Amino acid sequence: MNQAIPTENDARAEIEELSANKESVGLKTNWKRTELKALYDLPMNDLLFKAQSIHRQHFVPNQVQTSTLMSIKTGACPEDCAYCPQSGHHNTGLSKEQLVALDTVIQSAAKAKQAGATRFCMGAAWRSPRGKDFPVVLEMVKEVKKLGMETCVTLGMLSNEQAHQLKQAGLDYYNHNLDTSEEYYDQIITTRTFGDRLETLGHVRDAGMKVCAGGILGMGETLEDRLGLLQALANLPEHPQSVPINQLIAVKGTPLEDAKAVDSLEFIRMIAVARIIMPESYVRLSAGRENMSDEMQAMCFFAGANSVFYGDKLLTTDNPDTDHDKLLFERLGITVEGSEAVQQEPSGSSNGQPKETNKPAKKLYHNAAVA
Ligand code: SAM
Ligand code: DTB
Ligand code: SF4
Repeated sequence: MNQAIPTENDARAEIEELSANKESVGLKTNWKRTELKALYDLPMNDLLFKAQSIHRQHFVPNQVQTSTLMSIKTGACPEDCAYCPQSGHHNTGLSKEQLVALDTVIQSAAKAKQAGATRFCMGAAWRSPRGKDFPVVLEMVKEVKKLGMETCVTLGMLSNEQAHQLKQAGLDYYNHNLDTSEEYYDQIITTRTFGDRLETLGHVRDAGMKVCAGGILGMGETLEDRLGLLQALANLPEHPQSVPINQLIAVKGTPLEDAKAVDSLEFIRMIAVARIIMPESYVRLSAGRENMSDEMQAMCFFAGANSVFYGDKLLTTDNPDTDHDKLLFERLGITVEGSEAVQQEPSGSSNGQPKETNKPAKKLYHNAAVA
């Protein structure tokens, strides 16, 4: 962090340059590790200022996207992911469940929509979808889509054909995380390779669906590994449209149950670097919010996170309850994407000044005054 401290004029000049070169910044897919490290090592205020400035060129400020998760097939997974409570290799005391019924999914999605979520994300503890289960998942996608929600599934590895079938069913996003750096990957998972993950992401992209790919911090990885994860995501042929950054939930019975928690400032720095290097991607403050203070979450939003999982549960573990999230958004003056109130456009899409638009937006909360 031995750098000359930029003056206010330097910062202004930099923003102007970034605004003028929006395209060239947005499309970069050849990030070097040293470039990421230089960003990461900036003085915190400079890093946050840069991330927030870039954020405002591409996204509506003070707005988050909300997805609700549902586990549609739980536990007994043949994969050995060291972080995962659903792996059949670990004894976490989780009750296993076969694929849930279509009606149950429709009801849960309708409830999530009612609560304010715009995307419904269905997760299955599979290495890959097989046999008679896959056509049922296709039905689930079609039915959730009919409710007027965006759809996302995460089912493990996909063949090219399965990716096309999901696209055909109307799937918007496929979630498939790289989880960590290529170098650290075999310390965390031995039943598949980093290359397998890239292959599935290629099938998803080729089928024309949006890619949701991110990773987990706090699995004993080094800073180099964390930067390696972000580098791998940013250097995919296209930036993933959605980048979930999870903080490990250290579940008892998994090999990572005693993993050391990530330092909050280091986590926030990673969010800021993700925002800077993938300026047009939604960066999701994903698993682990239950263990983050409101202040830390506020810093993550300032650093460029603009998406969360919304709902009391993730797949098998707890998420902050919806009342807490509503209050947090209210205290931060954050609105939820896809709702009804008048919203602002990103400054980069106009003359540099945020401007009013009729984009639908609704607050998830009552408009009570907050002292
Ligand atoms: N089986 C599919 C797969 O692995 O792609 C889909 C479900 S899997 C649970 C989805 C993602 O959840 C994983 O890739 C991982 O990033 C995240 N995840 C799982 N357990 C976690 C934990 N304990 N803490 C944080 N993230 C976790
Ligand atoms: C993602 O990156 N995180 C979500 C979602 N994509 C599928 C899953 C988090 C799971 C946390 C552990 C659990 O609840 O089982
Ligand atoms: Fe199975 Fe996915 Fe969990 Fe790995 S992360 S054990 S593949 S459910």
